[in-house]
Amino acid sequence: MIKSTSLPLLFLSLIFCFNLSFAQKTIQNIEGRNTTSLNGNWNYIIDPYKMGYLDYRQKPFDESESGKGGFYDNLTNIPKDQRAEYDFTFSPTLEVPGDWNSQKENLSLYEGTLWYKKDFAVAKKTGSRYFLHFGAVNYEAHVYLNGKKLGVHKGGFTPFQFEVTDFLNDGANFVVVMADNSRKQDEIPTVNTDWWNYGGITRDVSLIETPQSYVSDYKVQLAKHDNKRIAGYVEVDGATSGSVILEIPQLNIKKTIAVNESKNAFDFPVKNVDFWSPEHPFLYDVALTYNGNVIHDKIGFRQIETRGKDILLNGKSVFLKGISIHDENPLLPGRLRGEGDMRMILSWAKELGCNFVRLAHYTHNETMLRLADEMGLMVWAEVPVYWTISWENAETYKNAENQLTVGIERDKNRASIIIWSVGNETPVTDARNQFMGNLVDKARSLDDTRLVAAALEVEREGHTVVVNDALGEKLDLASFNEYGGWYWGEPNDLPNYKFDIEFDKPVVITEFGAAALGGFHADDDTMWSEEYQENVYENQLKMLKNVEGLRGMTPWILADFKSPRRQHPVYQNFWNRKGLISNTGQKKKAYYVLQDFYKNK
Ligand code: GCB
Repeated sequence: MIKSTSLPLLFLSLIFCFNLSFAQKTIQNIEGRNTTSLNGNWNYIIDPYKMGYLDYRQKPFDESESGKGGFYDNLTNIPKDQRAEYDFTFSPTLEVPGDWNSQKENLSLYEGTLWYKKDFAVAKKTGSRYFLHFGAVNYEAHVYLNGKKLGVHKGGFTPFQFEVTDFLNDGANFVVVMADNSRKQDEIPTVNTDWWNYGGITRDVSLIETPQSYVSDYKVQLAKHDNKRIAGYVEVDGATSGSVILEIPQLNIKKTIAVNESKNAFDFPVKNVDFWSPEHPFLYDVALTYNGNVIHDKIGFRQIETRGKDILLNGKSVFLKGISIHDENPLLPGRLRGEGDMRMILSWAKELGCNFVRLAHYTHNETMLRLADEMGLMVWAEVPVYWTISWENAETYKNAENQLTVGIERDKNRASIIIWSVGNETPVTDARNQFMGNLVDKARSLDDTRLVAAALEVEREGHTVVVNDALGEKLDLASFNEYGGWYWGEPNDLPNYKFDIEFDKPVVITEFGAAALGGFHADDDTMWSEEYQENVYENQLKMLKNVEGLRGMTPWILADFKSPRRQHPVYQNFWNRKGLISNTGQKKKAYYVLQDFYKNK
């Protein structure tokens, strides 16, 4: 029975819990803000039984009347007559950003709950607002500041933030995060993936300081199908009056946009734009000023469209010379931790001759997209709607839609992104068609200036590869994975295959490939040898000549990557070996086949 005195408290805590499940819309362009980095060493406690979160009756401490009792209290220097069964101060540390698996031997296969704690000092300014921003935490994060719960976030690859103005101390502060990377059927992604379930605070953490009213979001892009107009919107948090000045000095643009509502649209003519392209990745300085507070960004302007079986970049037909990439540094191995790691991976793609990368299978780091802008690589961005999702579960859909939305919101100003992908290799059923069809509609409603696609699967009838997934009707590309020479068919027989593609759309082969252990040489009939992989690539490229309307490809994959599904003790040892570059950075023979093809394309 509930005691009457606890009813108001219960009510309050219900409201609080409800609020907790939603992190706020994230601020656009963190780099351009006044930030304090909270990266570095964080103390951690491994907590497989969640004893820092649940009492012995399995009730969360943070939902109790006192709200206390969990590790987020961060007790330390405890009087000698009191007991606490943890102490962050004497606990070891992990580097943030960085997954935990690659940092400690005993965490390499860990899936579960781990607590992080960081102390930091702030000279708090009256009149300023403060936000605690996370680039990504895999998978579920419970965030506490100075012992108070800020909220919960789900989704391992999307940024999130909480306003902390009222919780922040002038002086000493501590932030505690409970990260849980347990896999669950109803989540996005689901329990089964072909990549490592890296846990922890994998991307940057920052404290952002803003004025009371500030430009929180904006989109500045060329208008749809119109190279002579710039269109978009600007949002100001904390005010519905005044105006934002938008300046692009190199284009002689200075516009005043009145602020009346949450989203203030604009659309104006522009002349002599130097268009962004892989050969000429030109970025303009863009400045947005509200009340004297200015945000700078670097934005490229380009047009991407399809016409029949053609993809047009700035009105000209383009072939997407691509490669697939995971957010992983094979040399660590672990998640990419900083700009250096990311630049290395994208330089490998450039050296291969690419003008395009598929950032599979989830939202990659924002820095990766900024580098792609700068280095001249077009990008396919994706959400982890991968394999067997719980298609009928409304909450699962909401989660997928949220991840798609946040990815689009974060990266809508990046010229490099030309395609939003709503998923990969999903089994065709009515429920799946509905689920993914809704994601396509959502992507289009959020951004009508890019293409929308998905990596579909193929069927085979004799020597015909058939592409007829009904979802293709709703997409801008006929894009699909096909593993001729590896999961089906003999490499030398591939040139005898024909393609029957139901859609009159540009064809992009989003995956093909074969595995090889770097440095293992044999004849080209021997699986796992570099020669076998080379032969698959040679014959794939011959076969793909038969594909009418082929406008691009992203073979699988740039570098070997870790996967729990890859068990062979001699050739794999938890590595997916389909990389063109090995986990020691060595180029395999097939690398040169693709490089040569791209050189002559
Ligand atoms: C696929 C998946 C990719 C896998 C790859 C493989 O079709 O899309 O995530 O890693 O095949 O190696 O089997």
